[in-house]
Amino acid sequence: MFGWKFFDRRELKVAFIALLLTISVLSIILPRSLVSANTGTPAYAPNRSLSPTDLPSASSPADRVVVTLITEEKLGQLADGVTYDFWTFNGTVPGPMIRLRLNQTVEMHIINPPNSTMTHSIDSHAILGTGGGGALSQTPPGQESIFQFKALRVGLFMYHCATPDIPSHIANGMYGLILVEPPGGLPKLNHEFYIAQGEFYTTGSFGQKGFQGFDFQKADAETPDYVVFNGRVGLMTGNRTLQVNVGDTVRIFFLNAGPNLDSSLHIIGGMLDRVYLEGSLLSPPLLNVQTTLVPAGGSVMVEFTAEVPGTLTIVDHSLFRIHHGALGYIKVNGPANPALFSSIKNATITESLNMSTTATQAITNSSSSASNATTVYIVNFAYSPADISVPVGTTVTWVNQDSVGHTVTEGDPNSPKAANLRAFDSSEEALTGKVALMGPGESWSYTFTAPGTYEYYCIVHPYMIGYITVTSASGSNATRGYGQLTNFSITGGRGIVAMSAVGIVILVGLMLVFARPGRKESI
Ligand SMILES: [Cu+2]
Repeated sequence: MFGWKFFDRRELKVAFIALLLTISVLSIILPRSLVSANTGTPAYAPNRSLSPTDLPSASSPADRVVVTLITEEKLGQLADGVTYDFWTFNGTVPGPMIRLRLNQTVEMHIINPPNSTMTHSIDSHAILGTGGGGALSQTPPGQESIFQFKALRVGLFMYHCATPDIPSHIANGMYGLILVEPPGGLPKLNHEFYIAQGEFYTTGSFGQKGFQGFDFQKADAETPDYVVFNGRVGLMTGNRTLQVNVGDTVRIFFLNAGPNLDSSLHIIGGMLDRVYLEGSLLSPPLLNVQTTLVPAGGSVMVEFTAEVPGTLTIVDHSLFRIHHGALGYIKVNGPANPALFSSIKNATITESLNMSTTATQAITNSSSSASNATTVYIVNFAYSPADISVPVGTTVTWVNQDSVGHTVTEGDPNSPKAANLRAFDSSEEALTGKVALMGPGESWSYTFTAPGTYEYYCIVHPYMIGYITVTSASGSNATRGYGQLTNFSITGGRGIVAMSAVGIVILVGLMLVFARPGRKESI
């Protein structure tokens, strides 16, 4: 009441307009900042899987080493079109392999970023000491713990988070391997791969698209939806298949992180020449083993020589787990060797018996609705999904989520077609004589009018390969990519739309306020 006397009506009106202007501008601008603040992550889910080839070479024999593990909670892909909030060491599943030598002292740093939702820690089976380090390393968000231990035993050992509820932290991806080599190191082989089997328990069933939460009841009942290698369905299939040559020696460091199931590690078409049972590297290996049992919380080191060209299939021989994602391939490249392996007489096969379709097919089948539009994302130098089937007439849109340019170019990169013979080509090389790249964030679409299977690749990264199968039958299945992902990533989307609407309404109101004096003057 007191204050009103200091303003005449004209000043009040100006103040009122200024207030409305401020609110309207804020309510239009603010939602944009909410989008970036809420998601914190890009509108797509990066691949959190550690590549099986991503492992350190033998460590130096220095007495003391420093290891830093950052306990990051991160959105990532559990399968094509399926996203999950992983809890990780250093942002990947599994966490990095820590490669030590006997009697080294390790200064272990556990850093828990401020944006974590909970405390994390480490317990390693390599560590002799209370809780394997668990008690010394409990680290709340925004803090760091440092402790030291001495690597007193040679072997291949699991590490995992040891913060209650411990099995939940393991089930969300917090595990990896510590290799303690003998003082002279392990003999050098041609290839080393680092593979961790783990279960995921999701709110939706296997293959259900979109964001999936952690289902504690399923975990407690030991009924996983996903049993996968390195935290993702299809990590070692398609264009991610591991590659070796005939005659190469191969070593696999294998962790069964569980947390619940034992693994019956088997390589279809191959042989485990040497099995260092349960990660015991000083015991003599078992020779010529078909399948080795790896307990939850255990490991094994296997070695073999690739003898016969072809494809080796890595499975848990509890084979229905193929349907839950436990499937990987090693391609053995080399000229055919009929003396070792060849057909003498083929039976006539009338039905399609493609083993490789198991896991991916289950996913494809789960999205039953037909669609006339579908999206393929380009993420981490790969088309995702890399292999889709769509009915004729479908418009496929490729969205480049990478930080570099790519193309979508029909053909086989090993024998590329002339530009004017390609069925489709985002680079438009045939028109311009130059290769135009789809830049980061850009997209490109093509409508498929002729049935058939089309292979395509990226001109500048020819190891990126994708397939589109266009079916003539209407109503056939279409893989829907990340269609539902946007529902998740823009959290509070309705609120944002509502706030923007409020801003627009107020702006319109303002225009009316300004318009009225104008009308008066015109009279
Ligand atoms: Cu944890």
